[in-house]
Order: sequence, then C-alpha cells, then structure tokens
Amino acid sequence: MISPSLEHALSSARHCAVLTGAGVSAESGVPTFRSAGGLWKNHNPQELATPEAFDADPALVWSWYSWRRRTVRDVNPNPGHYALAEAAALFPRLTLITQNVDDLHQRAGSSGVIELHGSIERCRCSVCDAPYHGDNAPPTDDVQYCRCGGAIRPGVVWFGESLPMAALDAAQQAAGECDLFLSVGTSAIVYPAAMLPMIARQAGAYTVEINTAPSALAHEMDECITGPSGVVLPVLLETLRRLRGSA
Ligand code: BJW
Ligand code: ZN
Repeated sequence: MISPSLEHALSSARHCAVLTGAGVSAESGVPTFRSAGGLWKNHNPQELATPEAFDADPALVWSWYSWRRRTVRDVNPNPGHYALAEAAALFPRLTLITQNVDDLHQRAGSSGVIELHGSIERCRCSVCDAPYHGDNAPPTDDVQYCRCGGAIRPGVVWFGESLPMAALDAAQQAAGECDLFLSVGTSAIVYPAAMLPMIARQAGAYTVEINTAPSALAHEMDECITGPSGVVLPVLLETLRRLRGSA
C-alpha cells in the first residue's frame, strides 16, 4: 500500500498538510454529501446547503441541521481521525485542514484544525450575526430566533458564501509551504478547497489522495491510495512510526 516514493516523502517531509472531507467521517457513521443514499427525507444535501434554501424554508433547513447535529453528537471519531491526531507528533509540522463541519478531528485530539466550512456546533443570527446562546443545548426541530427577530442559522459556509478569510489564508499558505500533501475523503469538486492540492503540487509538494474511489482531482495527484481512510491512515501512521523512529 505504501509506495517507495511515499515512504520517502513520509520519512523526509518537514511539513505535512492534510485536507479532509466527508469521507474521513463516513466510518464514524456520518453520511457524506454526494454518496448514494445521502438523501434526507427525499432532499438532496446539495440543495439544502444554500442560503436560498434557508430563505425559502428555514424550518426545513434548520431541522436538517438539527438531525445532523444529533448524528454528529451520537458518533465517535474513527481510526482515521485518531491516526491524523497522532501523526501530528511525528512531523516537524502538520497542518490539518478540514471541509467538515463536525468536530471529530478535535475530539480525536487534533489541535489547530483549520475549518474551511465552519462548524455545525456554532450557530448565529442570520441578520445581525450575534452568536446563538443555545449551541450547547439539545438540538431543536423548531427554528430559533434572535432577539433582533432574525432566524438563527448554522455557522457553516453555504454555496455562494465566502469562506472565513483567516482559515482560507492559513490553508492556502500551508498548501504552498508543505512538502507532503494528503487529500483524504473528499470528492474535490467544491472550490476553493479543491484548489489546495493543486497549490501544493505546483509548489513542489508530493501529493497523495486517499479515497474509496477516485476524486475529480485524482489524475492530478502524484499518487492515489484506494481504500477507506479508517484503514489507510493507520497504516500510514505505522509506517511513519517505523521511519521516524518513535514508539
Ligand atoms: C471515503 C470514504 C472513506 C467515502 N474513506 N474516502 C470555482 C470553480 C467553480 C465553482 C466555484 C469556484 N469557486 C467557487 C465556486 C462555487 C462553489 C463551488 O465550488 N461549486 C462547485 C460545486 C462547482 N463554491 C462556493 O460557493 C464556495 N464559496 C466561494 O467560493 O465564495 C466565493 C464565490 C462564490 C460564488 C462564485 C464564485 C466565488 C463555498 C463552498 C461551501 C461548501 N459548503 C458545503 C456545505 C457546508 C455546510 C454543511 O456541512 O452543511 O460544504 S457543500 C459540501 O461540499 C460541504 C463539504 O464540505 C463540501 C465538500 O464535500 P466533500 O467533503 O468532498 O464530500 P463528498 O460527499 O462530496 O465526497 C466524499 C468523498 O469521500 C467521496 O470522494 C467518497 O468517495 C469518499 N469516501 N467514504 C475515504 N471511508
Ligand atoms: Zn440577530
């Protein structure tokens, strides 16, 4: 599973950057966006994750996010999340960038995670941006309202919205500086996140995709490993430990 080129990159990389997508949480039981069977009550996730959908039917979108919040709270990190958390100690520098809005990387022990698409656990007012006071409460199916009267929305980035600038800047900088870039469990069709592997490759990093099926950018990567991240990442971690001499 580990090619000589990847072994070389694992043993010599000074800065490893990792981009994760929904696939990394699939083995925890969190549905991906674009998988077969990803529908919720006959709605397509891609049609619900938009400001237009929220404006048209806040109750529908809010209850979808409440359902997802319950799912995320009910599941645990899987061996892929844990392997990435442990790998951070084996590289001089590791930057973990995620498109996921769950907090499973953090719960597995990763720190400094760059959240490109926000967090499902941090809601805010859709009008005045005030933070929602009920973030820690059990998810409700009824839309919540701010003191200003605005509907509370999930603190995530929907299509057509800008990514948090500091997170995007940090991710682009890491992609441009790293010497090993792992793209894990993402279909790589959503921009600007999907630019990151290309930025890394153009800057000279060794780029590796880990996915159960080739992504839209598979042909642009130096190497693709086909398999579930919950299996592949622990193998990478074992290899890293052997190469870098840690127990
Ligand atoms: C496994 C596995 C296992 C399964 N192990 N693998 C440039 C070109 C074209 C379009 C654009 C562009 N720049 C911007 C755009 C527009 C748009 C965009 O990208 N559209 C494309 C779809 C064409 N982008 C935006 O609007 C972004 N905003 C922006 O750029 O602002 C400026 C701007 C606006 C408008 C025009 C131009 C500029 C914002 C994007 C926000 C994305 N938001 C979402 C929802 C977040 C909230 C929520 O969670 O509800 O983010 S959409 C959804 O897709 C979510 C995900 O983070 C994101 C990526 O999905 P991901 O993670 O890749 O999941 P899947 O399901 O697609 O793939 C799972 C993968 O895992 C698969 O490959 C499986 O094989 C694999 N897998 N099991 C390993 N066990
Ligand atoms: Zn408000």
